Amino acid sequence: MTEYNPDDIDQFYSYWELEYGDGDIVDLSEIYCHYMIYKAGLIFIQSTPSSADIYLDGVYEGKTGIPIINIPAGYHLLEVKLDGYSTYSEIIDINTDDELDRTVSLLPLTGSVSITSNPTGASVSIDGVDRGVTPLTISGISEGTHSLSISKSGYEEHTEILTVVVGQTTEVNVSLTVVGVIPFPGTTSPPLDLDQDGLYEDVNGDGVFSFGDIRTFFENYDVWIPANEPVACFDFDHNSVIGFGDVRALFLEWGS
Ligand SMILES: [Ca+2]
Ligand SMILES: [Ca+2]
Ligand SMILES: [Ca+2]
Repeated sequence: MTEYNPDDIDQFYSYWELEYGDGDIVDLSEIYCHYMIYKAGLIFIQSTPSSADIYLDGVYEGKTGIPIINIPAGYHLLEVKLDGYSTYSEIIDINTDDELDRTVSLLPLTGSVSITSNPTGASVSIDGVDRGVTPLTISGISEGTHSLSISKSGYEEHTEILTVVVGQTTEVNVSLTVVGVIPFPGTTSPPLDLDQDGLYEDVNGDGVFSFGDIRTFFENYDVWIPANEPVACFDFDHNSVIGFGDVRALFLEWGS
């Protein structure tokens, strides 16, 4: 910071040119006006990020990066605020002729999110920006709500509103639904893969694997399943087609 004698207006002019440039100084009377105001007290706050709001004693005074002049001598509450960042605050002591300089780093208000999915390897995007594949932990997300999308080929896209809390990790655990798995004839719920091996043994979707699932499967394996369901979800004998071998494999899985 440049030293100058507050009683010497020529020094003040040089100081002003050095600190702020001479583009704003139009004539000597304006210099004198700045000089007199300067003598009443001045603060110059810079911030990272820039253009934050400065409040003195709760009153908005302007943006950071621009000097605030004509501040009465005495103690004042200085606050620097920017949306999404922590507020900087300080009690400052302005005496007549004082200049107070501060460079303030505002800390972003962020939290983390930890995302898992079944199956893993699903693509995650937050507010439309790709962030990687599951399982995934992302830090530095601004507080508040965000739109979360989890997608994987062959599965229905999962979307939800994500709420991020400062300093905390929000957990998201998603079971993705295979595209096209629909309820069998005579049932109301889509089939479920209870042991998460990619094969949907709970054929009637009632949440348990029982003989009723084998019966429903048997009644539909020849015509309805090939025409309506993804083959891979019911290919219990792993030969890439639906046939009686799948009924047999499902029966043996039930009995095991
Ligand atoms: Ca299964
Ligand atoms: Ca069942
Ligand atoms: Ca098969």
